[in-house]
Amino acid sequence: MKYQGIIFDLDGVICSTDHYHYLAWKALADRLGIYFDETINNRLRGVSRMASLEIVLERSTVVYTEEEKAAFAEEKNNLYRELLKNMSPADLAPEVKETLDALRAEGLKLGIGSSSKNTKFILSQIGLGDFFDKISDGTNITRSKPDPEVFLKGAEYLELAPAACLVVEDAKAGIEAATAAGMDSAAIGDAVKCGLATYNLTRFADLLNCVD
Ligand code: B16
Ligand code: MG
Repeated sequence: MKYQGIIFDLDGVICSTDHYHYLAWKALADRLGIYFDETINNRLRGVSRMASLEIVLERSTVVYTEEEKAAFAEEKNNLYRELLKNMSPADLAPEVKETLDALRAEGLKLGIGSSSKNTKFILSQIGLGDFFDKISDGTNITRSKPDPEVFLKGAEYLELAPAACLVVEDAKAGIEAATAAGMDSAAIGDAVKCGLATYNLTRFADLLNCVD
C-alpha cells in the first residue's frame, strides 16, 4: 500500500453543503445591501468563516468594526445551521459510502481534515457521526488552508507520518495545504482545474486506483 491513511476534506468531497453556504451568505449580503452571487460563493470553498466574510464584504462601501463582523459571521452561521437540518443520510452518495467502506477494508485509517467548525454536526446529519477514525477541523486549528495545519493535526491524530497520508480535496487552497504538509493529494471537482494535485479524480470511486 502506498499510504497508511487518507484525510478527507468534508464540504465538496464527502458531501455538498455549497448551496446552504450560498443561501446563508446571500441572505446576509442582501440584508446589508451587498451584491453576492454563485461566482463569489465559489471563492469561499475551503476558506474559513471569517475569511469568507471578508470576501463577502469586499463589495461593501461601509467599513465594519471587528465586533460587527463577528456578529455577521454568527448570523450567517445560525442560518446555515438551520439549513443543515435539512441534510440526512440521503445526502451521502452511495458511491462515496461504498468507496469509504472499501478503503477501510484495505486497512487504511480514515480521517477528516475540514476548515468547518460544523464538521461533527454535518457528519451526524449524513449518518457518518461515528465513521471516521479521527477528525481535524475548524475547531482545532488557528490557521486556515492553504496553511497545512489542519492536515498536519489530522496526521498527528491518526498517529501517522505526513508522508503516509493522502489528502482528498475539492479546493485549490486544500491541495496547496496538503502539499505544504508533505502529503500527496487527490483533487476532485473544482480542485482538478488547478493542476497541482498528485492525482485528479473524475469520480470518488477513482480513489481506489490511487492507493494500490
Ligand atoms: P464553517 P471544507 C469549508 O469546509 C467550506 O468549504 C467553506 O466554504 C467554509 O467557509 C468553511 O468550511 C468554514 O465552515 O462556517 O462551517 O466553519 O471544505 O474545509 O470541509
Ligand atoms: Mg471542501
